[in-house]
Amino acid sequence: MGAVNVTATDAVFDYYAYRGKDKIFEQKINSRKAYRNPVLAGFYPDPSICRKGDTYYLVNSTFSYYPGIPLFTSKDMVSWVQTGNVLDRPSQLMLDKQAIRDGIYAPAISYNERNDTFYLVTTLINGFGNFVVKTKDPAKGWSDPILLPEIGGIDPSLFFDDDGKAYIVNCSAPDGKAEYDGHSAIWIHEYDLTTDRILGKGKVLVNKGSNPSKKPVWIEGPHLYKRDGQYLLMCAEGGTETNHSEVIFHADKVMGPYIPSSKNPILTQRDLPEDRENKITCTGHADIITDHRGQTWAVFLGCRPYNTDKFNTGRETFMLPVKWEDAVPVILPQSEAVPVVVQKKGGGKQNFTGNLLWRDEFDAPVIGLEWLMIRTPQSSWYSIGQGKLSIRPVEQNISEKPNPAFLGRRQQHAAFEVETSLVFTPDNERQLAGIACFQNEKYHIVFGLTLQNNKPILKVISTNDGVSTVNGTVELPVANNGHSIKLRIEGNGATYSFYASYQKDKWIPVAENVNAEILSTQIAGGFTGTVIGLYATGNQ
Ligand code: 6LW
Repeated sequence: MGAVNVTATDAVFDYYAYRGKDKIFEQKINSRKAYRNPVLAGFYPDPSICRKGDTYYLVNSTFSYYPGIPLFTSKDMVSWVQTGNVLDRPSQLMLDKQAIRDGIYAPAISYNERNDTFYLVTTLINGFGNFVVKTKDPAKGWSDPILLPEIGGIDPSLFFDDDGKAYIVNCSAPDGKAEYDGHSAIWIHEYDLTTDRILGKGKVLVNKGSNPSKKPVWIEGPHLYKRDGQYLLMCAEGGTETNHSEVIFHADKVMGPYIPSSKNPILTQRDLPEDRENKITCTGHADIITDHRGQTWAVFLGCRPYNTDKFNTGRETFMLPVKWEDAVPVILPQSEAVPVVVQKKGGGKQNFTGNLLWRDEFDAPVIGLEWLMIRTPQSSWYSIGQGKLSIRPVEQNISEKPNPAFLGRRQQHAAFEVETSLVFTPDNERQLAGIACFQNEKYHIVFGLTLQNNKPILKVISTNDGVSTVNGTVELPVANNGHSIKLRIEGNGATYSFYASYQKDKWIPVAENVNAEILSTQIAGGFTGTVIGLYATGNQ
């Protein structure tokens, strides 16, 4: 999306600053000897990992945000750097009618040494379903989607066998009628690497789950590995909320039969006391990798509630060393809590966790890789450069499709601060510009400058299940028109407070202790975390 000619009605932002302030990150660590969990804080769910040589690649799902599927690289699986987005052009990702909770579900990244090619398989929900993209060099971008209509369901993952054959495992409806809600199955299809086509019919490898007599639900997120001649099928089970877990099956032949391990679940937090410190919940949907030193690691999703169960930060990426017990990869012994600090030699600076300070002065000619838009941009509504970001107040507002004028960044902490400086002269009472805290179309909080009775006014508006209420307003002196005004949000778990400053460092409250539980997954539903960003609309 190219530069747009800045007009008088554009909202012009000078910077965006974000600071994390979570208690669990106050503990000092020596990053050369240990790392923090989560390794990617904020909504980075369904992690998948692969390696080529001593370089590691990690991806996450992004639903209906654009660009899609962030790509991280590192040499130590700790100091991740975002080096791209796998789906970063409309020909790869056309999100226009999808709700924010739909779009791109769990991705799986893999590297095939035999043809020196990287593959990524994923699902576009309410679109063309399962597809593959591939590349010889992730830094140079990925192919357009290769559709896989033969494969239904979600969570596809590629496996390259040592006889040169390849297979895709995924989860889908059982073969025949589902016997109960959540009854699903793991399927396998052979994949032709020369034609990128599916060969033959699919086969069920696991029906129901690790212990069918217990009617397990939502067996999903499968990955297939081979170790010492054994095929290992690892899956998530229990659903992605507090009942989440990871289970493992083994077989002598790729087509099974797959036997569940007696050590299952190899990861869960569901049996631990509710009142434990630094509570991590919902752990599961893992992928494992053996590093170039022979140590095996697991990445998986988990959540950090700020009270009993609510979190606004979505499902995050965690990492733990794996212990092999009798050829079974145990991620965490049962009834052990996920540690927030893990010993690991040779780690580096962690860029996506800890109480980080992140600031964008908009000096770069293009917008940074971390910025997210809601669905695929349909027109040019922003421009960046010379230290300014200009956003056009387009007709869409943040609850409307296809593409509101919003550029956001993941909320990565329960306690945080966001600040910006804005120059905006609204033409009419429907125009507003400022900061939006967005969970989804029906659950968000907007803080901005607009007009009321033809006077400039600051407003905080919460939308809870689609119903909007004004939490606070402050009239601005008319003389301020055309001058910059600073906006700041202080988040503290279940409440956010909103401040403004148009006189040097004098901050005035616009609305304090506003209910922010409406931005939690528990209240708003869905699979994403809160995204906080710069926003302008002509239709508030
Ligand atoms: C993901 C699947 C899941 O594809 O949710 O609840 C989907 N489990 O494994 C989106 O994260």
